[in-house]
Amino acid sequence: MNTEKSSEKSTYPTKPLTRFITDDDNCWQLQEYQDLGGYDGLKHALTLSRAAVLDEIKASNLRGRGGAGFPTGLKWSFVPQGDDAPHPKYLIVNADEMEPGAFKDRLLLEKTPHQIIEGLLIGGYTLDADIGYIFIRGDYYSAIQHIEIALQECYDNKLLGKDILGSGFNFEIHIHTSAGRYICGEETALINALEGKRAIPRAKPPFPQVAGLWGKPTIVNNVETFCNLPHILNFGADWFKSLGRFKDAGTKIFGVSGRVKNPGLWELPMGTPIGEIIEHYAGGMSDGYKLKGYLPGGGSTDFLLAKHFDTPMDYDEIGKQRSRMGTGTIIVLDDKYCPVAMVLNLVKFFAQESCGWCTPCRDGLPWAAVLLEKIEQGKGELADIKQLEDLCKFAAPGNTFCALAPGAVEPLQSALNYFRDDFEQHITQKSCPYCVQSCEQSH
Ligand code: L3W
Repeated sequence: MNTEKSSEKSTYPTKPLTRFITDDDNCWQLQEYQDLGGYDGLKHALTLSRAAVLDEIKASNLRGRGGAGFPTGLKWSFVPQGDDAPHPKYLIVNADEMEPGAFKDRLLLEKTPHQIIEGLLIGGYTLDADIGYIFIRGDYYSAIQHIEIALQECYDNKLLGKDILGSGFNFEIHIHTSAGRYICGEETALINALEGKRAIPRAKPPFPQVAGLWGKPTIVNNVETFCNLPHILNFGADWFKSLGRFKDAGTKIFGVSGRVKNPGLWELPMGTPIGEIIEHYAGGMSDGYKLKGYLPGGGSTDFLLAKHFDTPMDYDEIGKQRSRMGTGTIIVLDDKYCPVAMVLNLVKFFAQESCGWCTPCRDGLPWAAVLLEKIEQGKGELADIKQLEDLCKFAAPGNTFCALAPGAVEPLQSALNYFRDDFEQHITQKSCPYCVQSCEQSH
């Protein structure tokens, strides 16, 4: 993590999510977290009514950080409240980070598990929920170890269990390690997996907020979304909104991978221009390489180009450029790497991760992989490009059961748009222009 040192301790921070991440190897533990003001947000929330906390979260304009950007306060407002509301109510942290190119949640899970637990506790109090689950990617071993210890520290210090901090609020948290399917990033597939069923998305409505885990009201939010809550409670919705440089509120953990000088993660204001992240924070392209394009928010977003560098990393602004901010983790494509090979790699991943429920995903993605492989090996025909375009339309939103297939074809459809010459050259010269030798030997 490339963090710039921040001098603030308890006054208004400009990098709230990473303010608990210090050079101290033990910064993930309870004492260190509390020394820096950890659990102050929860303590403040417990002095307010549940409705007042929800109003503050709504007023903050926090949007979901997992990729969809749905307003968090609005989502929470759908959970039934009052004496007649069904119980138990559940909160789930989606920590099953498997989006290609995304590694932002891992940082928060490993380095600041108490921040996630505090966010979960604030959510539990606000929604009068009973049980929280941290649904975590199974191969995040060190994060799992830290969270297990952090949870025990909370039970030992009256931060979890009965009568939390003497407030009368009861809440328990369990950790569930995922069996390893990308589809579990989709909230209803995740809920099915947690219930011990096959991880296939459910039809919506009903949305989980009303009928989720075991049919009870359930909120699923991303790790980073939960991490914002202690700070919103501590410093207020107006402060949170003031952090953004464009329309969206708060900060975001942005990342860059690929052939740049300084790949990594940075907490920056929402609305930071794409070019600033790639050129300034990631240090620009490595010597000898030029930027060809980039996926702005992980492997399921549409390519953008250098001409889009002025676009703010803001959900709606990236949408206007016909891509998505997604997870905010940028994957850079350089001029020496074959775009067909890159898209093939992504499509193969998504095809393997399809749950198989609907036809565009189950049959469309593997067929797209076959066609791309054929082209990449210099065996393609121009008609294959037309078929790939048709497959992208076949997997468009509205034609599929969930967002997996539409996301999977985003890099493909935009590569066909921006890098069409590369696809055609593979076909006309019957080999990959990026390979020194023939494709079959070198790929
Ligand atoms: C009530 C409505 N609630 C939407 C809620 C819904 C959910 C949230 C987002 O996919 C994206 C996907 C990936 N009434 C509602 C409503 N909600 N309409 O809002 O829902 P939705 O359907 O927009 O998105 P989704 O199906 O949850 C998530 C993208 O994220 N992504 C992938 C991330 C991968 C991971 C992972 O690996 N763990 O998170 C990256 O960009 O492509 O577009 O809570 O209930 N009318």
